[in-house]
Amino acid sequence: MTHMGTLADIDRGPEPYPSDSNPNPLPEAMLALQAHGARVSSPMVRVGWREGDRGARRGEDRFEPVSWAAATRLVHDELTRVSTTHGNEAIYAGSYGWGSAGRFHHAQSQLKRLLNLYGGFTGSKHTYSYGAGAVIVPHVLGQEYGGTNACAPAWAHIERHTDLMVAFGGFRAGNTRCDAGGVLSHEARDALARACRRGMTLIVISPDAADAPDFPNVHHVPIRPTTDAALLLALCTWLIDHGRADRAFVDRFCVGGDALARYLEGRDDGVPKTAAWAEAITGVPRARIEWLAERLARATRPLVALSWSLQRTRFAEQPYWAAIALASHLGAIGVPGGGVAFGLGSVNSVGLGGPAMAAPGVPQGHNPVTKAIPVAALGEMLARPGEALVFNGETQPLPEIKLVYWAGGNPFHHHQDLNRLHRLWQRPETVIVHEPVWSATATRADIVLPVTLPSERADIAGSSFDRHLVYSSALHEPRGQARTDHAICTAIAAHGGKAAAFTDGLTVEAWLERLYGGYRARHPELPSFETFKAHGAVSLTAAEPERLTVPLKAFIDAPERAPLSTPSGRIELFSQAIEGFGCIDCGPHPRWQAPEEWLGGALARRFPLHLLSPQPHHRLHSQGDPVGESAAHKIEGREAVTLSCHDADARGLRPGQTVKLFNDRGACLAGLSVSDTLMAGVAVLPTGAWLEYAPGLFASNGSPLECAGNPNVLTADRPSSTLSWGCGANSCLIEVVAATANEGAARPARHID
Ligand SMILES: Nc1nc2c(c(=O)[nH]1)N[C@H]1C(S)=C(S)[C@@H](COP(=O)(O)OP(=O)(O)OC[C@H]3O[C@@H](n4cnc5c(=O)[nH]c(N)nc54)[C@H](O)[C@@H]3O)O[C@H]1N2
Ligand SMILES: Nc1nc2c(c(=O)[nH]1)N[C@H]1C(S)=C(S)[C@@H](COP(=O)(O)OP(=O)(O)OC[C@H]3O[C@@H](n4cnc5c(=O)[nH]c(N)nc54)[C@H](O)[C@@H]3O)O[C@H]1N2
Ligand SMILES: [Mo]
Repeated sequence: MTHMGTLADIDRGPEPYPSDSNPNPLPEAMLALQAHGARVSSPMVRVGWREGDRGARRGEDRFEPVSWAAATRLVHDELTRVSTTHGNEAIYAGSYGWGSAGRFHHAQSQLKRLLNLYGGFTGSKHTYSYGAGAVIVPHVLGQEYGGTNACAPAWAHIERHTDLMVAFGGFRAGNTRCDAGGVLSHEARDALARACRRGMTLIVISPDAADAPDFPNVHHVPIRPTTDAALLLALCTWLIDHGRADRAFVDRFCVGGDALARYLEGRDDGVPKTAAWAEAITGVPRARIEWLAERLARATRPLVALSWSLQRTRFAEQPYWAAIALASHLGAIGVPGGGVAFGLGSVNSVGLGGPAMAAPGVPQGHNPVTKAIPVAALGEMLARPGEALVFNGETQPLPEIKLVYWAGGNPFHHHQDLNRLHRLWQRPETVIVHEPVWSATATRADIVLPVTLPSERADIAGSSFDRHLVYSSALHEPRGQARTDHAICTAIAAHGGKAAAFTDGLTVEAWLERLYGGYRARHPELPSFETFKAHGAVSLTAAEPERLTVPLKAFIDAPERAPLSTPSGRIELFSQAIEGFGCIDCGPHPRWQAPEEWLGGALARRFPLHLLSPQPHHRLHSQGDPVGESAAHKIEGREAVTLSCHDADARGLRPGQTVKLFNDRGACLAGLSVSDTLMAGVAVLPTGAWLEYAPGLFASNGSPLECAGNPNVLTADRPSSTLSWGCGANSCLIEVVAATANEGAARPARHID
């Protein structure tokens, strides 16, 4: 069955879905961006590159407009030159990013389809969102639970069955506004509210009490960032020591229970992993840990939920693995609403449970280059060409990249240690970027091709984990000379006589109909393309709770008949495979390992604040930074950093003041916001402010001073581990001081329309 929604009068702009109780203001801001001065007006070429400087002045140079014919010819010639001279492996087009919600105008798919006609490219795998999780979970639970949305009970089951949810990282307000592909109906927050009102106890464990929603039956326990694995392990120890662990479950469904118990008892290192031990690491009082353990032991349907943010840290595999160990010791896995959940509340679609409006996207063709780096190893790839990269047990030489091609992402927003990336970015011979705006990546390119915004083109949009599909019409003509990524790629392919091969001879409208046909093939009840277009949206009917899948239930019901796809067929609390890899930074069972940067380490004496850089409430990553709600929440045009009242007072800092955040990697300015919910010792600067260096001002390490409030000049380009190479952004220590008058005068120019 389908439900046909109307998107109201589309000419008035993006309207919320009629049944959406938590509509999202972000699309409104995208309309403001349409006319903004930051739009790229025509194809551009960097002057120094044209004169043959290769990369030397990249990021500090002037651009000159060129015609579309000249720009696309240059791109065609460069692709041909680099692939002929150096081989296609020398072209990096992992092109990670969240540009464009549309299914057809998905920039990355268009680019990859084009490059495969030129003989392929070095790609990337995994995500910044869930890099460590995607590698560790398959080792422990099997491949089928490794997807970002695969490992959580359905909200409908939580609402009915869960009596205690312990949520590490909690529920950051605003995060469920988003999903890859777009969100039509924002359901997660309502489901959580209903569960709490029904009587479920929710205990949020997080450095910020604001991560605990304002619903009944909610408690908050502050914890030092990056120490959750220690708390989770101490909870396991308590259950074992108090005879409350479900030994039968561990024996029947897990391997490695004894090895883990040996570690927890401290038989080898002499350190029992008790509540007192965890107190010293996490800052959570021992009595509180015991209270938590007791509550978990008493619960009839406990759920241990972890946000994705926990695995965007150093040694990020450990809390996920330890959570699976805890849920196993509670014997709560494979039952509705119980066990573990990863990413509930991180995006809207986790926990929706199906049915899902999924269908094939734009076909990308075949890439003969099989090499693909883990996506957050971008800096590593540029820094160490030809050297070995060990990833998830496999060793491969890093390619030597001559040409970087990006469409639909902003590495000078998403990568860590951007001052380092800025230096490494001088190495490729050519950088080509498709962008609607002068992003920090576009300003560091050699050829910049202006792209339409979603409001300037028709598309179909929807998350492949959700029930809805939208037909979004163009609201206005493309700004300036902007073209779609598809039109740009078609024009490039035409220089090599491959336009028809690229377009398959189809118009955009015919492509939309073809993609929609993919949905109808999977969901025959969907109406015709014409009807879909006329109504603006279609939805699959939500499944009855009884028909929703319960993760791991098939295995728990019949472990011999339906074993997991792990080497043992069972839940691996000890992994011989990982032991065999011999990584120094990820052992064979979950464990606590102190990271280089955390509040309990030696570096905290010099840099006593732990910086968290979560998702921005008021925009999607860096998109729309200078407009709408994002602009309205700036302080003097800069991103706001939040400190606890205690830390602000101790430094004599006042709200609204311009402050400087720094460590050994760099420094940035931000406006100060003071909070009474944030724990002392923690600073919060959301990601996404458009990176901008203040001319003539420098951090103490000599790198340029960033003046818009971009946290990634402070974060370390240090992976979660050499097992997963996930993004480790949340393991970062800093200090904060008042900005000097000189520094305070440095305003981010790109925010001035
Ligand atoms: N410190 C820190 N860093 C982080 C994170 C963190 O928690 N802390 N989170 C990480 C995570 S989870 C993620 S997912 C990444 C996100 O990082 P990105 O996905 O790279 O960030 P966006 O700002 O969404 O970048 C999308 C870019 O595409 C452009 N764009 C929009 N539409 C189109 C289009 O149709 N065509 C083209 N060609 N371009 C378009 C936009 O202008 C924008 O510059 O950031 C990561 N970085
Ligand atoms: N509005 C909006 N929503 C978004 C996005 C956006 O850009 N804007 N981006 C989307 C994307 S791409 C992703 S991947 C998801 C990410 O979703 P998440 O990774 O879940 O979100 P974050 O915002 O990074 O962090 C959530 C909370 O985790 C807590 N936290 C951080 N470190 C620790 C820790 O070590 N221990 C504990 N216990 N808690 C910690 C912080 O207090 C923070 O408020 O968000 C999505 N949602
Ligand atoms: Mo993400």
